[in-house]
Amino acid sequence: MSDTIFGKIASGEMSADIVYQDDDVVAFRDISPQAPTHVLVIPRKPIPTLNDATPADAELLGKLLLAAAKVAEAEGIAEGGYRTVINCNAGAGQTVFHLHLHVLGGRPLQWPPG
Ligand code: D5M
Repeated sequence: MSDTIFGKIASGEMSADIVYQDDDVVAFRDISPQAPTHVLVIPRKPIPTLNDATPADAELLGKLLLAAAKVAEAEGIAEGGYRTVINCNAGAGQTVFHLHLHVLGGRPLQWPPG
């Protein structure tokens, strides 16, 4: 579980600015925020990339999205608009190989993303 920094955050071995957690997911502020609100939502289960998720993870993936919406509401960005992003593999910019969902908001967001 603790083989990546996010695994260590999930297990409590490493500290983070946690904004929400339950039995299945942990949400914490990104160390290098790209927007006024930038929170990462991770499963406690160490799934490296979205490609590694299986049908057995379907409920967990739903919980990630619901946690993201809960975080957006708590951060006050739900109505103004926010973006959720999962970078999958290095070509898409993934640098930490423990599945994570970015929640970004608090400023106008351009489309398409770079
Ligand atoms: O996103 C990985 C993100 O993880 C990137 O935005 C920086 C962030 N990061 C890296 N280390 C930490 C710690 N220790 N706390 C909080 N945030 C962190 P990716 O989609 O893989 O590019």
